[in-house]
Amino acid sequence: MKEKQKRSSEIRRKTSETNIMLMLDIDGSGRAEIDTGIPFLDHMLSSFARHGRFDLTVKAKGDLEVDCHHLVEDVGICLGRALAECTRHKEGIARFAHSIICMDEAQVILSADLGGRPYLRFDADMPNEVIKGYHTPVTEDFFRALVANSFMNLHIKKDVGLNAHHIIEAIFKALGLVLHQATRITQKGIPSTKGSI
Ligand SMILES: [Mn+2]
Repeated sequence: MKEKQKRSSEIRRKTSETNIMLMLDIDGSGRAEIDTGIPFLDHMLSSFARHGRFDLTVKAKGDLEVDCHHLVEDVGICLGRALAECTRHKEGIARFAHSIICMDEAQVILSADLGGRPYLRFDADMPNEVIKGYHTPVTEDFFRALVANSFMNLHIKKDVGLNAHHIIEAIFKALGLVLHQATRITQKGIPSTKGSI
């Protein structure tokens, strides 16, 4: 019998701007241990892990005295790399998934394809504000880094929403749900007519 593939990853990345350790297990139970120094980012990553039923540890330090941009983007790079490692064996994965999530007045639509062709559509305007050290426009930079490093195709569309916290949190929850679904083993073989991804 074939041994069950281990679908977890540990990423360490250190630059002159940030120092990040990230562990991801996509067959986990939703346990999150997050400390990035940005409380709102911690809240988003915990929510992502909980709804994706992924185990996620992130210990990150960065030049927050500059602003949050470097750290948020670099966490996106590390999460993208970890996802790529966890899904390197494409055999049997669902590959495609989508989700529509609401949070109070906000509703977002996400769809993903883990077919190995990176593409991001980020169509979610929101108030430009700072939420506890988190500058809302960096949300798009986070997702650009995530997509470029995980090689996934991700479409994010805000249907409606006024409150930036609600819009961003709905996106992170939907990301968890979509990635959980897309990474499940649901079939035999590689899900492509090409025979490889
Ligand atoms: Mn919240």
